[in-house]
Amino acid sequence: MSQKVSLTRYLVEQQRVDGLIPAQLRLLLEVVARACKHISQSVNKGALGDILGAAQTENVQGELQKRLDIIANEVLIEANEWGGHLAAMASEEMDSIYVVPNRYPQGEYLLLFDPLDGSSNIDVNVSIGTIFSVLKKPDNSAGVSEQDFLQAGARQVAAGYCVYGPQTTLVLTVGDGVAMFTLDREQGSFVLTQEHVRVPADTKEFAINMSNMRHWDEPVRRYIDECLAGQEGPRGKDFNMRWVASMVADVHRILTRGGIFLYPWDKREPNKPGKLRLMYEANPMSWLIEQAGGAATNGRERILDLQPTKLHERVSVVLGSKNEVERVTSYYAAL
Ligand code: P6P
Repeated sequence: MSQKVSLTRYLVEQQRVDGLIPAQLRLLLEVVARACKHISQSVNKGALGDILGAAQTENVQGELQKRLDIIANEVLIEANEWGGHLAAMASEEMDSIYVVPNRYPQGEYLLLFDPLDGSSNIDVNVSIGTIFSVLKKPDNSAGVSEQDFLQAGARQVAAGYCVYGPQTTLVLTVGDGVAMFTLDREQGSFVLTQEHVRVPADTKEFAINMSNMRHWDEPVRRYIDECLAGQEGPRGKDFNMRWVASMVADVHRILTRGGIFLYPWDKREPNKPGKLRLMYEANPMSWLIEQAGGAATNGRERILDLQPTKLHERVSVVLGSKNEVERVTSYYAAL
């Protein structure tokens, strides 16, 4: 039987290969993985753990928080604040950044996360996940502020997610491809189960919330109409549709077998560029997709090139199989 490679061993060996994982970053990634394991245990308890349901509070997005949203946020904060690898953290569930308390040493990394993405699925037992992104604090900044977080996604030094589904799987990139680690519950550790993940350039599967169709702008409407027209239409092939309403689950499927995911701008809230958040949803997912050979744009520009102006800003997202994303982007360019 081939020897199991643990997350720790993978990170150590990757550091030897390409020097992309200095000791402090390796510590950060191992701590995040341990926090995800803890969150997975809470998620798996479901109704047995008295953790389901709403928390009667709202997050910065004005969305009703689930109790597990808050639990997952606290797990990530408590796991990461004392290790000396971070200067500060930012979370979908917190209005402002969380600066590492003075009683702990400060590090050079900034950690951003959506602690439990897809939380509308928690109470109905559908896959959810934790999304994280790692930046380096700008050298020239004394102390740490929200401004330090406002870096383009191309400047991430690590990104990943942990999907809590039939398996608990951690998916990670540090800029040298994408690797997947499945939680071995008997050993209590993440084990390498796939590396050099590749997204096929073509696909027959799209993911979008079709109930918003009447609100989309023309390029998205044209693209989806052509998919729906199938073999008889301009695409000359039939398409399938999936929509889990949990970005982590939809992106995991795309990394595993290809596809295109769209959450575009729509006219329900015309002043909002999209529903998804740039810093801790779109950026980490876009880097993973690009590292696996896919593409990610906001319809017009590469998501990783976008310069953020606000910590919780939103963005339109089109990501996945390269040729499909480029087709959608060409329809925007033709406007
Ligand atoms: P809708 C979950 O709330 C989320 O942020 C993403 O994980 C998911 O892709 C999207 O929103 C689902 O949105 O409007 O279909 O419920």
